[in-house]
Amino acid sequence: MIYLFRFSGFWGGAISLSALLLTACIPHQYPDFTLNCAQDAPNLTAWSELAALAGDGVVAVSDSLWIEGIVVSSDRQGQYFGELILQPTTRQAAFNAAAQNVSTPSSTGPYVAPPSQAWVLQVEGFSLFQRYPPGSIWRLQLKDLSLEVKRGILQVGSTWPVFGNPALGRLPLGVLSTKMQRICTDESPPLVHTHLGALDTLTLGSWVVLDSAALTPELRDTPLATEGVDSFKTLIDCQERTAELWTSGYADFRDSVPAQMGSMRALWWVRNQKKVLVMERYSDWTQHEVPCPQVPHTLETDAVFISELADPVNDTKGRFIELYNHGDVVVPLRDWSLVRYTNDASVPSHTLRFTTQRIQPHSTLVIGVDEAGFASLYGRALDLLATTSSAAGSNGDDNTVLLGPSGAVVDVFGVPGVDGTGTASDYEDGRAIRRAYITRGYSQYEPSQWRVFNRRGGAGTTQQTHTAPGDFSPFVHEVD
Ligand SMILES: [Ca+2]
Ligand SMILES: [Ca+2]
Repeated sequence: MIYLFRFSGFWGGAISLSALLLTACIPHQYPDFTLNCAQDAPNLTAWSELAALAGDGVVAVSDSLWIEGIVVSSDRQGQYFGELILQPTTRQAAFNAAAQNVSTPSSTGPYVAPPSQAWVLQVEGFSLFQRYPPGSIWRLQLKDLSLEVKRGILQVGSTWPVFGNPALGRLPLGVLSTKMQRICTDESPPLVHTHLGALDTLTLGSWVVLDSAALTPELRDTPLATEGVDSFKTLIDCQERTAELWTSGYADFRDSVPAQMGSMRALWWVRNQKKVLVMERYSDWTQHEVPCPQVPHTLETDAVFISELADPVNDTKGRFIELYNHGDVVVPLRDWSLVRYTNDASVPSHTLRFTTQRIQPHSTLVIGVDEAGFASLYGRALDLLATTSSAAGSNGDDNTVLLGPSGAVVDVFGVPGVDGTGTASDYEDGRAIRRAYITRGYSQYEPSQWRVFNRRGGAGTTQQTHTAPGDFSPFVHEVD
């Protein structure tokens, strides 16, 4: 119920879209256009063939070629100007896929796999959304139109000579209307329910729905857009993942106050060579009644456990301990501690107490002992810097205990009081990694839960030294 309520704006949008599609084939509604609802559609030309035809410049199409798409942009509130962005229809996608499976001369041209099969129509005029509403489906006759591929995106327009060189210009609406045929299927582009951290895995031109998005705190009191200037602003979600939001300097809602934290519907697109989210309407960003679930001050849970201990044979600066959170909620680690029992010590030798660190759901937290050395080895910054006398600086024969905020043992590696050398927990010059079937911490050490590699072997370990960075996996942990 809550889910539906939160997305009432989005479902409302989907319903009105369906209504629109149902009425899409009433001929007198769009008298300017040749409506074509026939089953016998012409063959379509694949994206890769059009890209190869365009080559490195602007090319006028002399043959009768067809392409189909679903409009995913709209200039209703000024976010888009003079352009229609279209996703391929299912039928177009099938032609695109078929062309890619066959090795043709065109696929060996300058165009590698296209980053986006969405394409752009450059059009003269305002209020394009009234003629080409989002969700409407069109077939375009490309004969006598011009093509250009800009940064991997196919653009369709007309040729204008600029200082004697052809350039792609906007098509007059009158010309476009003779080239476009409205198609009457009930297809609509999928709305992809995702989050800010997963956008990079999507095809450009995808419509996305995000559960939570807000401007970063320093931007929250500024207008959503700046008059006359396009702006890029960073969005953050309840799990602290980020992505960029683009707004036009001509958006109707530029003076509006953005949602403090809300759900958003947007197009995953590219502006100024940056991948960005583009909202169509202000109402596509719906304020949450409760900004974000409250993160408690601290939390004790066995969802957090030790997932990897590293003692690279080649570089002591690459030593680290990785924790993993198998739970679905953020765990604030305030007052947790990681305790080292050096060699055969039976009392703690060093206690690393956590303060503001948090560990995101299904994510890791990596603690190391040398900020610069770690970054240059593994190509990424540590989550937390500790001293070499901490558990993260172990030379492989020490024992480690993870304590929750109450002081109770949440997880343990090795046997405090027993020197690890030659035992099941000996990871000298190697590493210990938690087996994938382990999904929580255990207050008793159990050697069978680990795979252990070291310089001497024995006691169920593997005699194999490990070299950083290649033999280690900081920031990544797989569970079954
Ligand atoms: Ca030691
Ligand atoms: Ca790992």
